[in-house]
Parts: sequence; C-alpha cells; structure tokens
Amino acid sequence: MTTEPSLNPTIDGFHQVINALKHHHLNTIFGLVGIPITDLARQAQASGIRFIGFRHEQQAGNAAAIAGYLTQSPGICLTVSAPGFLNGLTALANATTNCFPMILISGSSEREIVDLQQGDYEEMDQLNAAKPYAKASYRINHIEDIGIGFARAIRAAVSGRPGGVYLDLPAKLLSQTMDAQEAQKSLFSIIDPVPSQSPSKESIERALELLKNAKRPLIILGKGAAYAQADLVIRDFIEKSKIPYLPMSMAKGLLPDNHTQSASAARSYVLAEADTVLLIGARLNWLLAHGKGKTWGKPKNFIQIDISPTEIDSNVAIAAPIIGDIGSCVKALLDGLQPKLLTAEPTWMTSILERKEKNLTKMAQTLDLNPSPMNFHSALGSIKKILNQHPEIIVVNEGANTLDFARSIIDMSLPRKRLDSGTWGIMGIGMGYAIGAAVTTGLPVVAIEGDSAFGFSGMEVETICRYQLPIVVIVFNNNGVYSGTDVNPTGGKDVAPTVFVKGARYDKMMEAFGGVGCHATTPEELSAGLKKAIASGKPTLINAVIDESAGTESGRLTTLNPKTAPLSK
Ligand code: ADP
Ligand code: TPW
Repeated sequence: MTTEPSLNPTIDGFHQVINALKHHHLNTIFGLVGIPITDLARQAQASGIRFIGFRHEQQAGNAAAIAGYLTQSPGICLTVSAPGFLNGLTALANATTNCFPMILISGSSEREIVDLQQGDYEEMDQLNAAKPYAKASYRINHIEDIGIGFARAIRAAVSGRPGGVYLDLPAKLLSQTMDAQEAQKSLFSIIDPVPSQSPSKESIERALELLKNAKRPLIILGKGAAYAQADLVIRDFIEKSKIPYLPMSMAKGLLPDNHTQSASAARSYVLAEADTVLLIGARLNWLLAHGKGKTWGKPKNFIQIDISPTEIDSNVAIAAPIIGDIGSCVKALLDGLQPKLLTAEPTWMTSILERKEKNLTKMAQTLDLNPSPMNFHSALGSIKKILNQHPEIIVVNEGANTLDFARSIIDMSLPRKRLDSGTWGIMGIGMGYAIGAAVTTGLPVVAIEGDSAFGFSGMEVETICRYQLPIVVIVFNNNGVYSGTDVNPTGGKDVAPTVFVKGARYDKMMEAFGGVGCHATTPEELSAGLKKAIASGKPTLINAVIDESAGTESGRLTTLNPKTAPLSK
C-alpha cells in the first residue's frame, strides 16, 4: 500500500520493524540474510542491534530458542522466504515442543503471486505452513500494523505456556512508508505480558493434604521449573518439606546435584517406590515413561503444577492439579506447608541414601578406570573433574550414548546451565544452542557432542570463530552413529548405515577457521585440552577418540527401537 505524500518526515517498513524490535528491547537477531531481508539485517546492525549471522537457518533458530529459554524474552530469528523459512521452521517447532519463547521472522514474496501460485522467487504460503508447528502465526500487511503485530507476537510467545511464534513480513511491507511521528506512536509498551497466575486455594489444600499423608513422597523438577526462574522458592520448599527430588535433565542444577535430597542416583528406585509424586514443570511424556508401567511400579497419587490446564490428565489421572505459574504455585504450597504434620516414613530417605551411596561409589570406580582407547566413562570422568571447578560454565549436550552418560555423570550446581536434546531427543541443536547461550549470557560454553550429533550443525564452527565466542566443542569420536563397528552384511563397498570415516580429525575443522584444535586420545590429554581452552576463552574443538565399540544402539532408548529379525545370509 502507498501513503499520501506528507510534509513530515516519513519512515519505511525496514526502520519501523527495527524500531519495534528496539522498543521491546529485542537487541539481538540470530539470522541468515538474502532477499528480501538483507537490508533489514544491515539497518538493524547500523541501529545498534546485534546481528549474529549463521551458516544455516536451523542453527539461527536454535540459538534464538535457547536465548528465549535463558532470558524469558523471545529470541529472534530472521530468515529469507521459502527454503530459509523452512530451515528455520524446524527450530520453531522444536522451540514450541520444548515450551521456549521465540519469534521466527521471515520475509515472504508477493501475496498476489503466492495466492495464485504464479511462481515467484522462493514462493511459498509460509503463514499456513507455520501454523501447525507454532504456538501462533501472524502476518503484518501494513506498516501501520507493525506495532500491533509485534505486540501480538511477543505476548503469544511468552504468556501462558511459552512457545514459538511465526511472524510473516511480506517484502512489500518493508518498502511501505508512513509518517514517522505516527509510526512512533503506533509502538506501545506491552502491559504485563507474563501475568502471574495464582493457583486456586482449593487446589493448594488438595495437594497439601496428599503430601501430608504421603509415606514415600517424591518431587520431580522439569525444565518448566528451570524456565520459571523461581529457584529460591523451589529450593526452600524442597528443603523445608525434606522430600527427595529428581531433576529432569535440563532442571539439573536448580538445586546442586550433590544435594543430599537429590535422588538422581537412585532414580529407578524412587520412581517405582514413591506413593505420591509432585511434578513441578515436567510433563508425563516419554521421558517419564508416560507415568505408568513397570518404571512406575507401585500406584501413585500425582500432584502436578503446570501453567497449561490441558497438560493435566494427559497420560494418567492427576489427583491434585495445580494450575498457575510455578513461582506462585510453589510459594502457595510453601505458605501452607506444616513440616511437623508430614508423615513420610523415615526409612524412605535412608533407603534412598543407601542406594545413592552404592551407585555413586560404583560409578566413581568406573570413571577411574583407564581403558585404551577411552570409553564414554573415562572421557566424561576427566571432563567432570574440570567442570566441577567451573560451575558458571554452560553445558550443551547431544548424542545418544554421549547424551545419556553425560547427563548422569556431569554434575550441575547452578540453574539453567544444562541445555540438551530436550523433549524431542533431537540431534542438531548443539552449535545453535552453544552460540545462542554464549551470545546471550557472555559465559563460557562447553558442548559435549556425539560425532553424529555434531555433524548436524558442525559448519557453525565458522560462526563460533567469526564471533570469537568462548565455546569449547568436545566431539566424542567413535566413528559413527551410536558406535562405529557395524558392517555391511552384503560385503559390498558401502559401509554400514551407522558408520562414518574412521579416525576423522574433527579438530581440523576448528583450525580451518582460526580456532584451536586439540586431538585427545587419553583422559589426561582431554582434561589438559579442556583446561587450556577454558583458560584461553578461545574457540576450541577437542577431538576425543572413543573406543568405536563402546556405544549401545540408541543409547538408553533401546526399548523404543523396533528391530527386525537378524538378516539371513
Ligand atoms: P521436562 O522435559 O524437563 O520434563 P517439560 O518440557 O516436559 O519438562 O515440561 C515443562 C512444563 O512446564 C510444560 O508442561 C509447561 O507448560 C510448564 N511450564 C513452563 N513454564 C511454566 C511456568 N512459568 N509456570 C508453570 N508451568 C510452566
Ligand atoms: C534430527 C536419530 C538419535 S541419536 C543419533 C541419531 C542420528 C546420533 C547418535 O550418535 P552420536 O552419539 O551422536 O555419534 P553416540 O554417543 O551414541 O556415539 N535426526 C534427528 N534427531 C534424531 N534424534 C535422530 C536423527 C538419532
């Protein structure tokens, strides 16, 4: 649309979008340029917004998603149309699945051409493609609506259960103009985008009654609890109630992993034996065996705190739902808690402690073994010693065995320091999360990566070097997906589906862009390389050589893996 010529200064769509971002303190864009958004990126940078350019939109999207998780403010990802948008869409869907707030902004082609399918450059009906995978999707057609469009997108991303929002910006919008003063007025502050949501009194009383009568109570902390940043009240409630707790992987560190009430090292025992389970920001999805079956053993009373009412009863009946934000809900439980009235069996905690001690001693012995070549345990044992001295470091983790072992071996002692494959068990978040976390927090990041997992985002080592980010990537190189020992049963020249080039030197990839490469074949070399990398703050990639026969297929998910009968010769 065109506006009447005006004597007053005018502003174009590019600048109005930039002003909207700045107005809402969205000062970093993760993206990848091209038609029609190159100038948007340039002008954004010129205006003081930080533009972090990626080699693939999926990683820009992953960076935005994790920035949203860490800050409670939507991370911004900017892409071109059609293929760029689709590359970013995976990250948007992953963000929505994990309840992370982000906004994917993509340029799009002429509506008239797209709607008549007349074959524009990178033509696609992006708005409709995004809808099933986003919490909300909007298109801004007129420059006058940029203020409203951003307000809607931000509110949708952060309110209630957070998620990914798609914002479609047609190329035509960017070149529209309007009166600059009117444009300024059309940007407004979003009042109370994340209103506190207090739980009902009855829901708190119902839950407290169950906790009072529980003989073997258990608390499960999920990444919703970590996201909520209600760290102190959660810790207070756990310590005052003296109830053992189990952190889901990204909730590790909400209380330090060496806390006496942590039941992580007795996980199977507490899940099977507990009679009352309080879920705080954790869904009863596959990661918790859907709340039923052998894992869960004895019958339970479930209490569930969640912001989303429809999460309740999703897999099993919930005896005491508490709907509200985690800070308000846990505070209400704490206010009503009368520790003296709790009736948990004293043997509950002592038997957990016994099992913990036994399992931790066994694990310590395994970590100290020094097999050659290294296995997952000896490599992680050497990393653990170094990371224990650096609680501020953010750990990114993906892979199968690399993920499962690192999750239980690497302790976290501060909240929101562990970022991993999350709800989907997705591979390919590694470098995006590492870059997003480093840029957002300014803190050092150590990414512990399976060699297959790393491959999904490996080209972003150039991005890491370009921005000189304090990121250490450790590739657990066992020559393949899960392990490197499969053979092609036909004897043909193609290797088996899980096998990679043997003896690959991933460290050379980092060196190619001016970073530091390190090749480690022993725990000593690995810990020395890591120590040096942390001290220097320089982009570093450590190629950690792991026994190619050490991994199990699908890590700990073997039961989810359908198998054919053995191949006949
Ligand atoms: P995990 O994978 O760690 O078990 P999930 O992602 O399955 O965690 O669950 C997180 C849950 O937390 C989601 O159901 C989401 O609705 C909820 N949630 C997120 N933020 C809040 C909040 N501020 N208050 C209450 N619930 C929240
Ligand atoms: C987007 C399936 C799960 S785990 C994995 C794949 C390909 C890699 C395991 O090998 P890696 O780790 O990383 O070398 P390790 O420690 O066992 O040696 N595509 C996507 N997501 C998933 N989860 C897959 C494929 C998968």
